[in-house]
Amino acid sequence: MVMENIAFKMKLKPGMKAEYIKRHAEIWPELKQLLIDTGVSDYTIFLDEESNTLFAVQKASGEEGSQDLGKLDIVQRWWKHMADLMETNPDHSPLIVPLEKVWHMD
Ligand code: RM4
Repeated sequence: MVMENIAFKMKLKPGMKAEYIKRHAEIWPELKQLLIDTGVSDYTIFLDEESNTLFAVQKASGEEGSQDLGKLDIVQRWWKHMADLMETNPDHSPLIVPLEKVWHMD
C-alpha cells in the first residue's frame, strides 16, 4: 500500500488558538472514524502563532485526504462547527493552500 504525504495550510482567526485546541481535543468520534475509514492517518495540525497559519500534515492510503470529504454531511457539519474560528469559504469549508512536497527522508 502506497501512503501519500499530504500537507496544506489553513488560517486561524486571531485569538482563537485555545478554542481551536479545545474543539480538536473533543473531535467528534464519527468524524475521526470517517478519517480512519478513508485511509487518513498520522494527521497533525501545527500552528504558527506569528501568522495564525495552521499547517496540516497527514498520510493518505487511498485517493482522498481529509479535505476531499466535503460532500459528506458530517464533514459539512464539522466545518460549520469550526467556521467561527477559521478563515473559510462561503460553504464554511476552511480556506486551504495545498503545500508542495520538496523533500522527504525515509
Ligand atoms: C480542521 C479542519 C479540517 C479537518 C480537521 C479535523 O480544523 O476542519 O478540514 O479535517 O479539523
